[in-house]
Order: sequence, then C-alpha cells, then structure tokens
Amino acid sequence: MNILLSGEWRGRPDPKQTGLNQEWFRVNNSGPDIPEWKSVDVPSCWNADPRYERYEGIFWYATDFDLPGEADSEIAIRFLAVNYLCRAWVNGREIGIHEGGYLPFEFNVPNERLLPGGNRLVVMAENFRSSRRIPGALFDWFNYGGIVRDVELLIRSPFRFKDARVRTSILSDGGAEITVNYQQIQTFPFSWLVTECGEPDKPIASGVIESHALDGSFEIIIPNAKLWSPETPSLYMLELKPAPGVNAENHSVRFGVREIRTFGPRIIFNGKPIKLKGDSLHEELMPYGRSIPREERFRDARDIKKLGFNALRTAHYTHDEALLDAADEIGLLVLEEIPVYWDIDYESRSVYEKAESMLRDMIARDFNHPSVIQWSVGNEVPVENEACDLFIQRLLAEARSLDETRLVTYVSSRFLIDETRKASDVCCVNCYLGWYFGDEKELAGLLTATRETAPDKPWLVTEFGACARSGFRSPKRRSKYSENRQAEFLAHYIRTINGLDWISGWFIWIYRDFKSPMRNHKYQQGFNRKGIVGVEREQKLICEMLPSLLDEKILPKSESIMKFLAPAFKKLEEFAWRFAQPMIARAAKKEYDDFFTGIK
Ligand code: GCB
Repeated sequence: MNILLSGEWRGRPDPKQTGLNQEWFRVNNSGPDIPEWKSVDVPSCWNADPRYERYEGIFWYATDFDLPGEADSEIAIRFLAVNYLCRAWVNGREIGIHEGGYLPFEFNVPNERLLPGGNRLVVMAENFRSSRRIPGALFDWFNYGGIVRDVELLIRSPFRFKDARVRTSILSDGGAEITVNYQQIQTFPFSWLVTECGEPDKPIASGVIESHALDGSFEIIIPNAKLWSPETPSLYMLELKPAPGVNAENHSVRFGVREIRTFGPRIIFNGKPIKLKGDSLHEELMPYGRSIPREERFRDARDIKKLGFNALRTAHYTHDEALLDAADEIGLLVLEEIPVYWDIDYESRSVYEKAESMLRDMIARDFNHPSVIQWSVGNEVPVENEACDLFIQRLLAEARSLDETRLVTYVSSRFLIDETRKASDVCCVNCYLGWYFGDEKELAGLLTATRETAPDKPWLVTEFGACARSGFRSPKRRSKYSENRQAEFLAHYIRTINGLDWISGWFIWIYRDFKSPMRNHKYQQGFNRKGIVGVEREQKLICEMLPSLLDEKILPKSESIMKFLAPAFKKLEEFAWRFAQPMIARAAKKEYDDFFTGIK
C-alpha cells in the first residue's frame, strides 16, 4: 500500500544553521504548537515563495502520519526528489541521508520506531552548490531547494516484487518477443497477464511462474504486436499477480514494443532510419518552480507535439516521471540525462560514485518507458581533460552494462577537440555558431569538419538556440534578442541540418524560457530567453513557422572555408576552453552567487 504524504506540512528556514545542534528533528521541537514552524506545501520549492526566492541553504519540514495497523509490514518513506541533500527522522530517530536532487530514493523505517497512532516525520533539505556535487557550483538553470516532488509512505509485504524490466524485440512475422526480468524480495509463485492499455478485459497472453529464486526471467510472445512509435504510441500492460493463497503484492508494468539501435551512421527505430526533430525542456513552470503539477506536464508534452516535434530532451537531469508517462502516451522520443554538467570535480572518486549512482537510479526508474531511447551521461563536459575523459568513458560503459537496449551518449560542446565521443553510440554536439561566436553561415562547414572526429557514427545536434525577449518584434531582421532574429536563426539551423543527410536529428534549445541567475542584462533579467515560448507559455514568432519548417532543407554548398580553417579553428578551440572559458565561468559564477542574498 502506498499512502501519499504530500499536502500541507510545517516548515522553517534555518539560515543560521542551528537546527541540527538544537535538534529540531525531535518530536518536542517540531510540533504544531511551535510558532516558528509555519504552513508549507509539499511538494514545493522554497524559492518559489517570494520571501525565500534568494535563499540557498537549509530548510526543515515536518509532518505527522498515522500508520494503518498491519503486522509484519515493512515501512519505508519514498521521496520522489529532494534538492539537494536530504536527511530525515521519524519520531526523532534518523532514517537516512541522500544526495542528488532529481531522482527518487527510499528510507526504511525500523518498525520498533513506529507508533500505531501519530508519527512525526522531520526532513532537512539543503541546497548549497559545490563542485563536489552534481551538478556543481555553476549551472545555467535555477537552484530550487526543497522537497520538490511527492512523498509517499510505503507499507509493504516482504512478499513483493523489487523490480521487473521488460525488453522487447520485433519478430519477422509481425509478432513481438518480450523478455521479463524480475526480482522478488521473497520468492513466491505468480501468474502474469498482458493486455493492451485501455482494453483490460481482453487478455493477449498469460502464464504461470513457479519462481524458486529471487531473480528470474520469462518470455512472452505477442502475436501481431502493435508497435510503439511517435505516430502510434501503443501501450501494453503486464500484470504480475501472486498465485491464489499467497499473501503478496501485485506488480504492474506499462510498456511499449519498439526497438532502437544504430547501423553505421544511422539511428534505426523499429527497423527504419529515423530523424529526430526535438526540443529541450527544463523542469520549470511559474509559479511552481520545479514542482509542476502532473496535468501541466502533460500539457507541455501535448503542446510540444502539436508544434510537430517527435522528440524531447529532458535537460539536464531526470524530470518527474509524469513527464515520461506523458511522452509514452503522446508519442515523443526522449533523450534523458543525469546532471553531470560543465565543471565538477572529475578527479574525485566520490563525485564519480555519485554520478554512477544517479545513472543507475535513472535507468532503474525509467527502464520500462518506451519513449526513452537514449541515456546521456553528461552535458558540455571538459573531455579534453584526462580526468573528465575517463569519468565519461566509465559512465558510458556503465550505462551500457545496465541497459543494452538503448543508445548511450553524452552531449558535447567541443567540435574538433573531442576524442571521447568515439566511445558513445551517437555523437551529440551543441552548436551556438552565430549566437555566441562566428557566423551561422558557416554552420554546415563546421558540422562537416566536426564529423571527421567520428565519421562512422550517427550524429545529433543536441542544442542550438538564440535568445528572444518575448513580445519584442523588430523590423530590423538582425536585431539581437528580437523574436524575428530568433526565428531567422532557428530556421537557418533547421534547414541547414536537414540538408546534411548524415545527421540523424536535432533539438532546439529550448522549449520555454527559464530562470537563470547568471543572465542579467536588460533582455534577460534573470532568465535564459532561448525559449520558443515565454514563461507564460506565450508563443514567439518562430512557432508561427512550425510545424512546416521542421522538414525544410537547404542543400550545403560544395565548398566551405571551414575545410581550410579547420586546423586554425582547432587551435582556437583549445585556447578558448583553456583560457577564455574559465574567466567567463568565474564571472558567471559571481553573478549566480550574488543573486542569493538570503531571506527577505
Ligand atoms: C549550453 C548548455 C545549456 C545552456 C545553453 C545556453 O550549451 O548546455 O545548459 O543553457 O547552452 O543557453 O547558453
């Protein structure tokens, strides 16, 4: 049984960091009678409240829950995400500590600690930034703190499934072979049943498993399988039911039948080459910050699909699982990522271990989502440094060992100096030529020269974008920060990339404007304005050109000056990352730090 604990809790900031010493986690110190504890919603981001918008630090939460008396149950509390560090206590005793702001985790609660009536749960959330955390001390999005997603109380029998992962392959006769790998906490026999989603009364296949070990697997054949694709997002349901007389828990998995692989420089989806035409999205919507209601996530996915896109990049971390439910149902191919981003301490073993556990947790959470086709282990990381190169290569290998059914990659901002990309299944490159540097007229030449670093691989352009202040339309076409300039810029990129047949797709940066304390000039005012819609979802000019623009192309010129400039460009790139970029990053970090002035 899962009981949602989200709702109205009590909370208090801890700007002087005295809560631990003063033992705010104790029952006597966290009751409703203590005036410092004020009403807060869980989930929520404390920075979404104007009083705490500029507060980075520690915040405490408390709530009370009853336990429906069921002997022999195992009790745990599941947090769907707390940013960044979370410690929790039940009735004054610590139950766990967790790092990382974008994935679920559970703390077991020892039974002897629990009372049949009221129990007190106290949570400390802390969101300081640091290069020994993931992401590090500087990132181009907002550092919302808090219990940012739902909290659940789990009351479970030890006779239950720990996990069940579904792998699908398409057979030549139109059927599909489904392999189910399951894990149980205690062994028990069970039956299984497959139905089409929405048709629960029409069994497609069923069987019985005796189960003599904690881990096992079995195969299912679905004749005339309906394939999952962005055009036809057909879903099936697999139900695992304990055998009659066994007091154990049911488990169900929603899945889709589809295959993704590469063949030379192509990405092959359900047996055919596919072009991804996507957009990225940060997990942010005002006034909620990151704690977006489920229906709003569905609306985002539907709106993105309506504009004609078939793919979505969940930048730069795992979003709430509701968004993947939406992508499964609506039909969007997802590139999902862990927040290994820019500069973190790549030499630290503990930082690597954190990244690896995030990767493992992401794959565990989302393995059965047919929409997810690629795992990315990082974004714009300094792979020219040996420690980072090794870090990324190890993560790629780990991702592959955890899931051989998807493509593994990382997203690079390096053009000619990236040797690490040879180790990924798909080469992903971000390109802001014409926005941050140079002239976008040379786009085809730059991408073609970059391809030489891994000529046999499939390629995706995972970011390109230009800022536009929503509502600012200017007759001067090239007026920077106007919607007109953004539309012209994005249209040029889309047409150029579509004209390069060897590229398997692209993602616009980004769907919606988002808050970023390092962006402060008059057109930005604390936001990254590269969205094709503004913070209120208002559409910018480029949206009027969609969806027809998505398939337009211009054929590349046969000669590009990049051919001759490549060696000089490579030297420039080395220089820029080694000397110029650290200066820019220092200034950006100062702006970020300066934003957080404390409680109002
Ligand atoms: C990038 C980053 C992304 C930034 C974007 C930008 O390359 O991957 O996180 O927000 O550029 O707008 O500069």
